[in-house]
Amino acid sequence: MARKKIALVGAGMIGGTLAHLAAMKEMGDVVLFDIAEGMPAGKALDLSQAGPVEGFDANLKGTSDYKDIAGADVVIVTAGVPRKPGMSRDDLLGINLKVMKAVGEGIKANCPDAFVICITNPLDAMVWALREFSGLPHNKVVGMAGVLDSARFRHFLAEEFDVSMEDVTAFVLGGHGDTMVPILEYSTVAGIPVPDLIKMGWSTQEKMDAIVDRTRKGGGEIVQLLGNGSAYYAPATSAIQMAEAYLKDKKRVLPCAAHLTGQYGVDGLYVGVPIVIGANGVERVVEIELNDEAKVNFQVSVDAVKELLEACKGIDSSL
Ligand code: TXD
Repeated sequence: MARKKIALVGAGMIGGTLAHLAAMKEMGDVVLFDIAEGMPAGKALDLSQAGPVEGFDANLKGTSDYKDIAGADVVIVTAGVPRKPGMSRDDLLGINLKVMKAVGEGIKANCPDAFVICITNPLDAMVWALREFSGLPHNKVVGMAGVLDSARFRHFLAEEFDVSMEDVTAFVLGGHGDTMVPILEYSTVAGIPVPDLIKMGWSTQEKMDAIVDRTRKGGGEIVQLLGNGSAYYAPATSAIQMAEAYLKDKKRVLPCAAHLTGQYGVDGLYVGVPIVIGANGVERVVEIELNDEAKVNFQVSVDAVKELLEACKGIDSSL
C-alpha cells in the first residue's frame, strides 16, 4: 500500500513543526508548500536528513507549486500573516481571506478528496472561508483551536491538582482563546468532575476561575514571552492528533471548529464543539445540554464569529 500523503500549506513555524511530527510518526509522505522561495525546500531537506538518525521513512518535499499537493489525504493550512503593530483586525482579515481564497482554490483543483484542517487565524472565520472557497463537503473541513485550548487547560489543571496530565480531561466549547467556554462539570481527573474535586478540597473555585482566565489568554502569554511570533509546538501537536484521528479512523472525540446545522441553536457557522473524527471526517457533533451561564458564554462566541463572517462578506463579494 502506498504511503499516505500529508500536505502542509504554510511552511512557517507551525508548518515546519507539523512536518517534523508527521515524519517522526511515519504518518506518510509530506509536502511543505509556501509562497516563500526556497524555505519549504530547505526545511524539507533538513528534516529528511533527520530521517537516518531518527529512523523514519518518509519523502519530504518543499514546493511553491500547488500541483505538488495533488492527491493529498490530509491538508493542514497555516498559511497567512499574523497581526503586526498598527494593523487592524480587518487588515489581517482582508489579507488572510485572500490567502484562504488561493489555498481553497489550490485544494479544490488538486486534492478535493482530502480532509482539511485549518489553523490560520482568525480561526473560526478562516475555516468557514476556506470551506467556501474550496467547495469541499463541510464534514471534510475543520478548524483546530479546541484541542489546543483544552490542552492548555489540562496542563494548568494537572499542575494545580498535582496529577498526571494524562488523567486530566477538559471540555471546552466556543471560539478560540478569549471566547472559549470551558465546562467545568465535564472536565475531570480520572472521571471525577472538577466541581467534585473542589468539594473534596483539592482546589477552590477562585483558583479554577484564575486557571480559566489564564487558559483564555494562553496564546497571548506565549506571544509575550517569545517576543516574536506565536505558539507552534502545541498547536502543531494538536492538529496532528486530529489528522491521525482521520487517517486511522480512530473516531476520537475532540473539540474542533465544525460546521453546525442547527446543533446548539447555530446554523451555517463554524464554531468550536466536540466532534467525532473518523474516516468520514466529521462523523458526529456531540451536543450536550448547556447550563444558563454556558449558554450565555457560548452565545458571545457565536456572535463574535458572526461578526467576523459579515466582515469577510464585506471584503469579498463572492462569499
Ligand atoms: O489555535 C490556533 N488555531 C492557532 C492559530 C494557534 C497558534 C497560531 N495560530 C495561527 O496559525 C497564527 O495566527 C497564524 O495565522 C497561523 C500560522 O502560524 P505560524 O506561527 O506557523 O506563522 P508563520 O511562521 O508566519 O507561517 C505562516 C506561513 C509563512 O511561512 C508564509 O510565508 C506563509 O504562511 N504564507 C503562505 N503560504 C502559502 N500561500 C500563501 N498565500 C501564503 N501567505 C503566507
